[in-house]
Amino acid sequence: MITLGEYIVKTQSEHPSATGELTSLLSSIRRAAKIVNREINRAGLVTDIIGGSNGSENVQGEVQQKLDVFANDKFKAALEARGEVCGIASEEEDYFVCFDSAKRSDAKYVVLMDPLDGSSNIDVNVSVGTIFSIYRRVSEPGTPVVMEDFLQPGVNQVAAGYVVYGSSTMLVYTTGNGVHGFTYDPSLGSFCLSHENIRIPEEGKIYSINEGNYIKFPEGVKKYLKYCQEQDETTKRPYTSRYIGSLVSDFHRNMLKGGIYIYPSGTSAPNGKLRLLYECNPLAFLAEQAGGKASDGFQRIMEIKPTELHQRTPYFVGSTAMVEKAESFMTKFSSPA
Ligand code: P6P
Repeated sequence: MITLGEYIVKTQSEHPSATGELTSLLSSIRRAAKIVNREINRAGLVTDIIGGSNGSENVQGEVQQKLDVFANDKFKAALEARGEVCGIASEEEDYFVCFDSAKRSDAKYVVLMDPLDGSSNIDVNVSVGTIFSIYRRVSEPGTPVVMEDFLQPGVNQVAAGYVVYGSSTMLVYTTGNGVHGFTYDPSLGSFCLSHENIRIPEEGKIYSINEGNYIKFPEGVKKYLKYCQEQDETTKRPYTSRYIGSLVSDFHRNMLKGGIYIYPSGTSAPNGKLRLLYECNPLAFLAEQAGGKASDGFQRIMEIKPTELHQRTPYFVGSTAMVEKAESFMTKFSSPA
């Protein structure tokens, strides 16, 4: 049994260039995840304090669940408490947040996060997740962070990961050397290595999409869904439809079993629903590190040059063969925006 902390130190020692700052940063994320995990597990018991909505809306116009705000505050505080992070951007923050540490020349990282994705599922006891993405700052060390520090393409990520608060709580991350999963053991209060070097199956038989939006889908998506539902012995179709409505949970299942998750553009959401910077890019980094693929239906997600902090993008992510098949239908039946 090896804990997350021990594993980070062990693998860091294999990279002499690593200075330990990323190690400390990942440890702060681990700490916040334990605190959020505890409150999620209590949500049903203390709805007046933790569960339900707090009545306010975030920049997306989405009603904020109390736990959204709680999670945002805990991750922000944990990241600010260590000296490696200059600032953060979050789904729950209208603008990026500059930390005092930005005035220190050795604070070299920025973190972008969705502190509690799928939080509307909490009241009905469906799993939710935290997603994080880590970059080196591009602005002058020792100065306040600027928007360019956050508007970097996904290929610049130095680390990314998620926490899935499900039947068990897992933290899954990559620093560019494979994807590794750790399961939380409440009796120890530690995340323990349970899934070393996760590889997403090249082919999968599961597709995840909200078919309630079918009428708004691009023609290429409609044709791909028809393909998934056809009878074909050789490719073991029809595939299985699985949609939890919680991105991290759908993504995590597909990572382990193979599959594709699609949130396409639609007439009411011309760029889809998911955010490029703190949902699509970190999961794309993980998918690619595990041998999978992530695109907007036409181009690699991690090569998109961001222009806005909360910009959205259509999203196709999962088993490489499935994503490429979906892209072939997108190319054949609809042109890029
Ligand atoms: P819809 C949750 O709000 C979320 O961002 C993802 O976790 C989830 O996959 C998606 O939205 C669900 O959206 O439109 O299908 O309800």
